[in-house]
Amino acid sequence: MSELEQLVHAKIPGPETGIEVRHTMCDICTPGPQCGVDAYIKDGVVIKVEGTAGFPTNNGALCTKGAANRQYIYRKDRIRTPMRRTGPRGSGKFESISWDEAVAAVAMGLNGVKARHGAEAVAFMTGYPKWYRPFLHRLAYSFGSPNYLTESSTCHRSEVMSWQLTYGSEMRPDVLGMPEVLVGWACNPLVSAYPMGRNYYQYKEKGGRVVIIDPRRTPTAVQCADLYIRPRVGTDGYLANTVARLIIENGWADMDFIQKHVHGFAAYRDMVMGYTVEEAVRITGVPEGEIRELAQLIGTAKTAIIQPSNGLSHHANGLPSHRAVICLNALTGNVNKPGTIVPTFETFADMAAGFRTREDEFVEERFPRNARPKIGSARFPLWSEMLPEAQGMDLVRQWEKGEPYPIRAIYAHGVNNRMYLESSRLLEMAADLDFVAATDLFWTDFCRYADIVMPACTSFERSEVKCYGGGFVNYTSPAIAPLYESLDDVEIMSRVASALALDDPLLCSGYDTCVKHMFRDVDVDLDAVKAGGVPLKIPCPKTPDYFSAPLDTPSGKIELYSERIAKYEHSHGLNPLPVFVDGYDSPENGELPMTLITGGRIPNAVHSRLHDVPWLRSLRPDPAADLNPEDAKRMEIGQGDEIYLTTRVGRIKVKANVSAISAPGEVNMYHGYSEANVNQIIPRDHLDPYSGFPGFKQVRCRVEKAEVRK
Ligand SMILES: Nc1nc2c(c(=O)[nH]1)N[C@H]1C(S)=C(S)[C@@H](COP(=O)(O)OP(=O)(O)OC[C@H]3O[C@@H](n4cnc5c(=O)[nH]c(N)nc54)[C@H](O)[C@@H]3O)O[C@H]1N2
Ligand SMILES: Nc1nc2c(c(=O)[nH]1)N[C@H]1C(S)=C(S)[C@@H](COP(=O)(O)OP(=O)(O)OC[C@H]3O[C@@H](n4cnc5c(=O)[nH]c(N)nc54)[C@H](O)[C@@H]3O)O[C@H]1N2
Ligand SMILES: [Mo]
Repeated sequence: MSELEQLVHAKIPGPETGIEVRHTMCDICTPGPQCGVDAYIKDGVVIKVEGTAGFPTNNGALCTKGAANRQYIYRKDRIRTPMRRTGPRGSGKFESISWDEAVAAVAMGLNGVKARHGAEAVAFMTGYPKWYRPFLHRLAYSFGSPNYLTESSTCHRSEVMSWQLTYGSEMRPDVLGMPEVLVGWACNPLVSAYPMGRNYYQYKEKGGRVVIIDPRRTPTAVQCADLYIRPRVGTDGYLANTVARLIIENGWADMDFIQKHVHGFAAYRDMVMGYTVEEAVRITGVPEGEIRELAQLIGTAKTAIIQPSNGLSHHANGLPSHRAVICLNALTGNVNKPGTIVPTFETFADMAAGFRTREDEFVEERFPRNARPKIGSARFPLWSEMLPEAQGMDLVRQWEKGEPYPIRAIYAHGVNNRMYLESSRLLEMAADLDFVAATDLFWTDFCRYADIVMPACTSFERSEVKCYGGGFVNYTSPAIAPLYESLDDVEIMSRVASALALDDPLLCSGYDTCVKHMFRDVDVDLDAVKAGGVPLKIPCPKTPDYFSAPLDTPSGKIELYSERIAKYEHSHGLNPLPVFVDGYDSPENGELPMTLITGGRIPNAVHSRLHDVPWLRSLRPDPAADLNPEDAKRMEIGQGDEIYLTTRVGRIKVKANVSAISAPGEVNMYHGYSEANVNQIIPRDHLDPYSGFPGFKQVRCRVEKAEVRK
């Protein structure tokens, strides 16, 4: 090898090798980290990735998923050109067309449905991608449809609702403020949220005390917990209310705080007095000693954090359970002080950075005031009142029934039907509609049902403004040109908006103009940030103290008894108090004796996106369900055996992973696999009546061996 060949082989940047390093960003996972990436480029191709040194979230590091960015970007099933369907829906028969033809066909399809059925008959949908949300939202509104619906119908918004109902604001845990005890209630940040995971480590290193409450023995439970409590899945509401009773009975409640800042204490106290330790042991399976220890730890600590997660709200009893847990912070006065929960608010594109933009106004100023009510309004009125979004879990029902009005078209970016319960029903819906447009990176099942398919590009191929905690603003530039004929999503939306002839010049003006419009009050020069290529820290204005004005709840106080929920007590049976209710999808059933938990996070997957990335797939080659060794032994199931998971609506075949991560009687399956899609077997009526959220994590099921090995 010549010296030059050696340098190229070693991927050394420089003029002689023609290798250049450009800053970009990984958007494979949750918006929180979205780490800085240094992309090594040769001849327009990414040949290597590294974490960007000094970047606020990752400071040079990359996780398993981020390190596989090259294989993600260059996945073989990237959509290459705009396509028009030529065969029946689902057949996969398409022809390549130009962008002009695609955009014109989309405009004709959508405007046709609008003329026949009204603008509301078009649902504007997105899955997990967040970066283009305000643009899609505004597009829906400018078109005249209130039916903007997103993956928020299943993700984190139920948690936010619960915080807002109770505290008037979303709250975050100030872990590095060093509470005396940190209760991670359904928290597994070592896998699901690395920055929070780092905080847990730092807290432990400084002598902090961690309690983890999780039915699954997670890496966080194993590595961080001083006390690990394992309730039966979905029973947290009972556990939390029993802990509340013990705290009150032992005189550990912070009565001064309650008198000053809490609404509904008497009703709450009367409610929790109905919860007994004996019943708690029976229902939750947690030993009495642990329940009492938990109450004492929370009740007697000078400062404590009780931190919930989405693991609590992905249940049919999710919102009341989540509320039962977070009420413990207020009961003990652990609010708005260092080492407790403190208020937070979103800055831009789902990120809290400590300053405000005009993102909400950008969307709301186009709200179609005369439109018929959005999807889910009648069934989930609390959700509908609190969120400027339709509840996507009611979409298929409304299409089926045509009530209160028909849904006849979908305009989708990043929608994967595997997010939806009984997922194939969404494909059947798509097959029946008058028009479907789908934009994605990859050929998904959903794309195969669309009339027009459009190729989007990844974060490496586009420019994007992104904010980070601590007042950071970044504005990336493309590290490589968009692959094939792909375009970034917002460019596609701007072209569609123009073709639809909407009276919205701002939206049609494109990403950069719109973002600057939303950031017009923020003291930052976005062009300078873009030229710098790395995040810039800007000063954050001081926000008023949380208690300096009435809180944003009907009573102006922290509401243990929620006046907002009370409005729907009689019409929808919602309880203003955080009572425990059963979270199963059906009454006890001898034929389905086990409980299916789904969607725990694993380090090598994000929903449906990474199961087809070879490096990441190699870490967990087969869809496999975690089965406790006792259960496996009883059913004579060995490691790697094929098993069926059966619920009342279907079954899937997976491999058995015999592991103590699952408790006896509970089987855990990860979601997002095409060949073993667990959401196909979760009943689509298994929803939380408060939020509309799916009961992903508590479904009756049966486990049986698929075949006997000869
Ligand atoms: N059983 C079970 N199911 C769950 C969960 C669970 O815990 N259990 N969790 C739920 C949660 S919290 C969430 S957030 C949802 C997520 O569910 P989904 O929204 O389905 O998430 P993804 O599969 O990540 O992404 C959806 C689509 O976006 C595409 N995509 C990625 N980037 C881009 C882009 O830049 N532009 C465009 N146009 N498309 C892009 C991907 O290729 C994919 O097809 O799943 C939910 N589903
Ligand atoms: N690697 C990876 N990271 C991710 C994602 C991913 O797909 N892959 N997805 C991202 C997204 S979109 C989201 S919304 C977040 C979600 O991340 P989190 O908010 O952390 O939620 P989960 O990981 O779904 O659940 C957390 C824990 O709750 C536990 N749990 C489930 N049911 C119960 C219960 O009834 N009681 C108790 N006490 N615990 C319970 C689960 O076992 C799990 O360990 O993760 C994000 N991070
Ligand atoms: Mo999510």
